[in-house]
Amino acid sequence: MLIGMLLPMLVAAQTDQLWLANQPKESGWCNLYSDLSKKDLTEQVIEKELAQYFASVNRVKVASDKVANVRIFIDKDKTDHLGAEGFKIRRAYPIDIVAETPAGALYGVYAYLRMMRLGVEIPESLVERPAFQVRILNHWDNPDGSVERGYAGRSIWFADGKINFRSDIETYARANASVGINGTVIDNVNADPKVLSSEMLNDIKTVADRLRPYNIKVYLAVNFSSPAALGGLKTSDPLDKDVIDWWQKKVDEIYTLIPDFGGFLVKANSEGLPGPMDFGRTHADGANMLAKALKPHNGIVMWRAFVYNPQGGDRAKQAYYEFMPLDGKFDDNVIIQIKNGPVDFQPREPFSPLFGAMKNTQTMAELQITQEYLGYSDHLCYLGTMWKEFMDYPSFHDGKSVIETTLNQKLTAFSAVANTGTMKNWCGYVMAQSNWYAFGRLAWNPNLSARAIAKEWVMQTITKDEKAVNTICDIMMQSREAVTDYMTPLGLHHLMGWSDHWGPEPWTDIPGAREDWLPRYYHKADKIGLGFNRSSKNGGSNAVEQYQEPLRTMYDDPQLCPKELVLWFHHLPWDYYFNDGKTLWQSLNDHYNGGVEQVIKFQKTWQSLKGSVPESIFKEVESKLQVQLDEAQWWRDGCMLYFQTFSNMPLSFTPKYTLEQCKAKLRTKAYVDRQKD
Ligand code: BDP
Repeated sequence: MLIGMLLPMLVAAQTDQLWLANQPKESGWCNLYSDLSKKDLTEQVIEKELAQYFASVNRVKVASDKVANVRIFIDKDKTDHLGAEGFKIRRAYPIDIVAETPAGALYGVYAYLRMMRLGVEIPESLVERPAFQVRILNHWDNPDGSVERGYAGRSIWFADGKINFRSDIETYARANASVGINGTVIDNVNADPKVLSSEMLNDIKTVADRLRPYNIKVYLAVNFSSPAALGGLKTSDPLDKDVIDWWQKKVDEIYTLIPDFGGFLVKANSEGLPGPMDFGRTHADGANMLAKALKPHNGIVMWRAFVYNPQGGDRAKQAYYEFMPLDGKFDDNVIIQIKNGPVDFQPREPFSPLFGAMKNTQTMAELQITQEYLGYSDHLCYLGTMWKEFMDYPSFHDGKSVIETTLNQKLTAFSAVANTGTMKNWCGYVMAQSNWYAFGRLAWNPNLSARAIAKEWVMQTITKDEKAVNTICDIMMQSREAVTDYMTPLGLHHLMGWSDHWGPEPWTDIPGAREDWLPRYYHKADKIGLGFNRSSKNGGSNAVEQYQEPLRTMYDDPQLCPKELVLWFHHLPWDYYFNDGKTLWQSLNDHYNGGVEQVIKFQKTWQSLKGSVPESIFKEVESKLQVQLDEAQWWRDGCMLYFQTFSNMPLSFTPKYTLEQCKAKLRTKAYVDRQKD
């Protein structure tokens, strides 16, 4: 068979189909061998996918001598130990895709079709099993149809207090299955107790039914005070017998409707949400109570470590303080969901010190696909590089990388906050689709490189022209660093607007607001210098002590600390000299202006692609880059002019805006409207 023989160079721009628009067509036929009943829904999806590719697909019960181009075997009795979701592809004539379950075969078929689309030669023998058992999207969608931190329209699941999913939800399911995502939490972690009402659950069943054929399980984020708020009980104390009974009955009700329901995601005692600590209990008491109700049904609890309810002190240290004493106290169907960094999805953070530290507790990472702190769906910011930086970082716990500390557990999982919405193209920007794709691919195989994933995505979504593919990948690979440079270089963080997290607002002062919601809490600019002293010296918060040696010593010393994190851990004088011979002030100038220069370069490079990418995508990226450039300049000028009021040192670039204009920009109508989109 000729591989990739019918691949057009320029792919059609149907971005509403995500990375699945450009199906090649093969003239051969395919046999699907299975002893399962024809009614198996996943097998029906497999047939449908194959039928789009092959001229004909035959469903056969036993191997016949009639040879097809591709044969799919679903055989429970195979001895390859492929597991519930693994598959094997053998290149011979014909090509065989072997799995023990329909789900495994589904992933095998998607892998095969991807290779066909990419024009990759099928390896002689390829065995794949997913790295994580649970590969899951967290939607921050509210029953009223709004999306917390959503920049692509309204909710794809809810409207007006009810389930109302996108009519093309199959595209969502296909896209997820094609990269191996097998779970979805459809509602916001700031959970509305209403999601557990019987009426809502009946409707959520319809979502589960639509996703099940694609091997995607539904999970719910739940509000810890549901027994009181929804059930009318006097308390939601996790050790109260009536409360335990209430959850038990609720869980049983869910499983009657949705037999393969995945479980709960819980944000408790964080940012004002209720939790077990309201009743003098611990996170473990709360999580285990729910876990016991779910256990007989094989459900799990993902309990979040994003606890943010500071009593003063350094917010970056809180999760570690709250969770370390509970190490070993969680049931085996509980997993602690930890954000990649210790604060909150910033353009760059060190990894959360909880990874690897809890030796007897199952942990999982939570990433953020939606660009809450990264320019919304307006800035080109490929996150594959950021996630790999986090995942591959040595934790110095038992010689493991950060992500390896979450493997080799009885239960393993990997999650990210989704960037979907009702906009036709799902993500509000074609380039933002790449981050959804990258998350799925990394959840399946954390060893893939950021560039390899970018390349796959570009070739399936934008173009197969080799030069153009490389050019676009170059832009993507540099994009996150550019954003970090013009927003928060050198370990700065949380300089964004105090509630919308959008533009630069290092100056913001909201009378009555909590100090740790204000940017100045994080940057601590003063006459002397800039940065948060988290070292063990000079009155620092000593957050460094939460890291394993040699990281502790390294982060504790500004000369040893990686420069890109230095202001995370240190408050340095404006004229502080780094090893590279530059002062802090000069370095800030160079990074802030360098980020802007990089966007200008992206624009020039993008212009060179005219004609080699579909016109609609060309125009979309062209106009978004213009917005990005303007906002990059705004960020650079706002931050540097503000810092200058403390440093009194000269800028080494010519700003586009004055400080007053930067402040005013936040309130101009065009900007406010964009932010609402
Ligand atoms: C922050 C968001 C906030 C979320 C919170 C969380 O600003 O909207 O509710 O994280 O993860 O990033 O719970």
